[in-house]
This record gives sequence, C-alpha cells and structure tokens, in this order.
Amino acid sequence: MRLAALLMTMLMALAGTATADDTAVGRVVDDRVVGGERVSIAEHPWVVYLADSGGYQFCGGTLVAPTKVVTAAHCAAGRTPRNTRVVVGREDKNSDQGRVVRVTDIWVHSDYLTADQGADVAVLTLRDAMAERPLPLAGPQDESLYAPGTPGRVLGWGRTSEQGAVSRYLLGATVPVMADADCADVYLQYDPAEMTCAGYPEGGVDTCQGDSGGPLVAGGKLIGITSWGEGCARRNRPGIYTRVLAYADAIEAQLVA
Ligand code: 4AZ
Repeated sequence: MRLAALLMTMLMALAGTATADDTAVGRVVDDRVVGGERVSIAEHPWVVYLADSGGYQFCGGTLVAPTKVVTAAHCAAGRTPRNTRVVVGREDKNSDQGRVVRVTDIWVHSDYLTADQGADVAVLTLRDAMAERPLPLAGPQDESLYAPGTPGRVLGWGRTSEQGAVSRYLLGATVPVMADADCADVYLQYDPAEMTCAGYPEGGVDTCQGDSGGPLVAGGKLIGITSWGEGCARRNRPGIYTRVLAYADAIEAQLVA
C-alpha cells in the first residue's frame, strides 16, 4: 500500500501531473488550457480551431479579418487546403454550434523551419467570409503590450496537463508577459526579435499541445501566437509565443492578398 502510493507519486512527478505540492501562492493547479477555466466563445468570437477533414482538432487560430486566420506555421506547414478545416463559433467540440469552414489558401512564413527557430506564423484564407468580430493585430504603437508583467490571455482547446487529454471546451487562462532576459536565461533558442514568452516562475498555468496557433491577447490585440515550450506549466519553463509585432507587416501583406 505504502509502496503503491510512493510509486504513484513518483509516476505523477515524472509525468508532470499536478500533486498537492503544485499549489503556489493560493493558485491550485487544476485541470483546465493548463490551470485555466472555461470561457465563452461569445466573448471571444475571433478564437477558432483547426481540424483535419475527419473533424479532429489539432491547433488553434485567430480570425483577424473576415476570411483570414492567423495560426502557427508548425500547425499549417505540410497541410493542404483540402485536408484543413477552420471551426468558427464552436465552444464545445462535441456540439454542432458555429460552422466548419473550408480553406482556399495556406501561407507559411518563408523563414519558418521549426517552431523554436522563429517565424512560426501562418495565415489561412477561408472560402467564406465570417460575420464574427476579428481581433486586431498588435502594431507599431503596441510595443508597450510586451512589457514584463502585462497580463496576457491565452485560449484554446489543447491539453489540460502535459500528458493529459485535450479539452472538449474552450478554455482560457491569464499568463504575465515575461522579460526577454528571463526567457533567454531559460531557453538557448529564445530570440526576443521573433518571440515573446509568458508564464509564472512557479508554473501551473500555461498553453499546451493542441493550443498551438491560438492567441496570446493583451490590450485587445493579438500579441502572440502559441508556439512552443518545454513541457507544459512546468516551474521556470514559460510558454513561447510568436511575437506578432515582429511579423505585423508580413501578416498584413497576407490580409490584402
Ligand atoms: C505544443 O506542443 C506546445 N507550454 C504548445 C505550447 C507549449 C508547449 C508545447 C507551451 O504544441
């Protein structure tokens, strides 16, 4: 009995599962993105998910114009318009709320190689124009939104723990933007010109697999695209987001295309 409990604790520690020791400054690690809560699609009409032709959700995205969705390059690279769908207005993946929209074009940034090398940005063109309110991109006047401590909102249908299952419902969480120097201390690959990072030093709240491509929002603008990180919600392992401001011109060029 004692041995079983010890083994379980060890397994949970290895798997990064939340235990009683994961409580930090009054915030208990729960089961939701990681450490988040259910949010309504009505209040976030611009958040979408990407699905394959079988309806399986694999990434997130953000509606930034009636026919344009910003997502991560690592979500879009290697895909074709034929095998990609954008699901708009559906909070519960197991419902038929909202609509499933076909894609006519996929643009992946020409500098993209892998997520941790930057340029992790792509734009999908939808066959039909959406009536939902788009989210504005961060622009040159929005540098201050990247100031350390700025509360960022992350949203998605991804995993609720590092080894856990993806979420049925749209979840949201708040993560503070971190100082570039702190992100660079953690990750050799961190490039402040192309990335931003967000999270709490003690972990517990983060994006995870399946949230990629989805939004990091501050000041009512899209400031980041969920990109990568070491595990999910680990102590001293913040989430990395594509720095939208760095790619604003490249994205804008796709919105008129
Ligand atoms: C992923 O694999 C992934 N904790 C997304 C976000 C993070 C880590 C991994 C950040 O899609």
